[in-house]
Amino acid sequence: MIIGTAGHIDHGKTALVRALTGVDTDRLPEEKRRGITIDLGFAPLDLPDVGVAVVVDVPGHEAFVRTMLAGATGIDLALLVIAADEGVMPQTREHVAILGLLGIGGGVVALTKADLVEDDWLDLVRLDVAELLAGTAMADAPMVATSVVTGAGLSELRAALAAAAAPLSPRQDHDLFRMPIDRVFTVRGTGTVVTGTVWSGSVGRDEVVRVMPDDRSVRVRGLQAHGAAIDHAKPGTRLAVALAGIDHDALTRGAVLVSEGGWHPSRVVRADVTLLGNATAALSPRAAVRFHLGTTEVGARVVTPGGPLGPGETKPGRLVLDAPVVARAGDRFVLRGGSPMATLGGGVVVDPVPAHRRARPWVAPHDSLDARLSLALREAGGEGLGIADLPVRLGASPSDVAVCLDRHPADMLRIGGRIFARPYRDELISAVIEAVEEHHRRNPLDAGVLLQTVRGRLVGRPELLDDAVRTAASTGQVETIESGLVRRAGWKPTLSNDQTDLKARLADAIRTAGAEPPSLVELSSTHGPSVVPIMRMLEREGTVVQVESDRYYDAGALAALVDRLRNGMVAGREYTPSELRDVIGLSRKYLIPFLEYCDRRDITERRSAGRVLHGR
Ligand SMILES: Nc1nc2c(ncn2[C@@H]2O[C@H](COP(=O)(O)OP(=O)(O)OP(=O)(O)O)[C@@H](O)[C@H]2O)c(=O)[nH]1
Ligand SMILES: [Mg+2]
Repeated sequence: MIIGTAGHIDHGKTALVRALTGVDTDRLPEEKRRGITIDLGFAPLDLPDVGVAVVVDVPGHEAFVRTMLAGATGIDLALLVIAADEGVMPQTREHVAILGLLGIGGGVVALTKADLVEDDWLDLVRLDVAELLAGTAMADAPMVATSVVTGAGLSELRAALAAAAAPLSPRQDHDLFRMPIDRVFTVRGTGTVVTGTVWSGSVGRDEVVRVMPDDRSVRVRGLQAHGAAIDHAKPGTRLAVALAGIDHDALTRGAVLVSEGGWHPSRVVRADVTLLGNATAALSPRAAVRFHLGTTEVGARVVTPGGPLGPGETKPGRLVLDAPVVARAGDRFVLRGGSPMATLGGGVVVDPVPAHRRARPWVAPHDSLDARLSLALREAGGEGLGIADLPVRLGASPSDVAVCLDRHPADMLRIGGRIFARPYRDELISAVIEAVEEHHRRNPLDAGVLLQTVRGRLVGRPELLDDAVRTAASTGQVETIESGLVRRAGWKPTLSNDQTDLKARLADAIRTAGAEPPSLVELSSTHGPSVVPIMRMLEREGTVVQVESDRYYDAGALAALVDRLRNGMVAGREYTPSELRDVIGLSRKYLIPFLEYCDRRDITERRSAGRVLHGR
């Protein structure tokens, strides 16, 4: 259980945490000197019947709201601190807005410094606070007047926190591990240590995790919670992680530890974006804002369809980020900007790694997993979706994703580790048949079309295209034949009478030419343009053999040449081309292509000084 303080500067957050826990969270010399909180502080708090919670003490200074954000992210409950003598102040409002944007479900209000005010003043402050919180998740939060000077209200506050914490259900630990890093330091003898709150999943000692957004693997050397070494950490734990294989300089607040696989840094995320009602101007894509997610902060622009986002409005939009960020669907974020810097709004991530940069049909974060999956699948088209990526893409646990996938056998197709929209695959099948038919129309003498050519006409991953061809074949619409050709089932090239004549003449011409047959160009100039497909046909029938791209040999003549070569060469001896010319008596123009053919067929083998018979 993580409890986060919130509230205006000097309202007594740190003093209250110390009174409750005995821990002074203002550790830095500068904090001591200035009497304000600058960085996050953490203290264990024993709650009756609940157990030990961790209190995150945040700074109230307006210059450190980004630090407050890094502390408030991932908390379960808020401890909103408002000094009774000053009442609601600017950062009281800003922190309350931030808690709302982060979706923090509830908490307790402490009206501190109660020793400084009269009771009727305190009643007025209560009314102000109630007005501030009306309509927020903290509208019903109990308000407890406290004083660290007299000790008044402290046990009541502890009880109120315990009562607020009791109904919260523990976070699901069968989920992907993620921990935004809020501190990095080195410990002598241990090396690099990072701390953070485990958002989801669990992690164990000696496991390998990934550091994002750098996307590199590191090993967990050790884990500590509440100052004691542990083997395994559950979600919601304040955790210190010792990492092997990474220098502390390579890490800062804002980096994230995640489980291996499924997480991808992205510079564009789709989200439902809200501009706060008290914003002074609409938010246009030209406005540079700061995007805060987890402990990460990057520059961003917000693009919403139909013009800028007006105060109080929520719209689907795209966030274009200055640096890659690792997000998950359902993540809450906050936007700050303007001058002076203020909290402008925030929202919920809908798709952390959109397939398209452009606006597309929308699913809301609260839409069902099925709806989100089918949209993602439709958008993914021929690329499909990696199953391992879905828990992050869709913001659901791996087991919920698995159950969802099993519900949709009719509209999705699973090939290896990916899923594809079945209607898209069915369109591909039609495209395969169309490509084959068109090839037959244009090339009636061809036995079929090369599989590669068909693939080149379609858009999608190779495994999907192969599946489309296989399915078209299994339903008997097309068939694949040897040498990588696809044809309409039962297709036979048909020859006209003239073409039958031509075929006989060509076979004859090649046979009579023997060891030095004419090229295709020469044949075409005497016999016309149909020579090429008919030669291919003769080749398929075994009458001729292609020796170079432009020349076919009579199969018998070629076999005789090969025999002559084999018989004329002494095994193991290397022959130069001119020696081989003497062996088989071909002119140079025919000799070299013929020898290269022999090399390809493993009849001969080329060495630096010449050729030898292969394998001798
Ligand atoms: N009289 C009185 N003074 C208090 C009480 N609580 C805090 N203070 C004083 O108020 C001042 C500010 O207290 P902090 O706890 O540092 O305030 P904070 O909210 O942590 O301030 P930041 O972290 O800088 O935002 C200190 O001088 C405290 O001694 C209280 O209950 N009664
Ligand atoms: Mg403080």
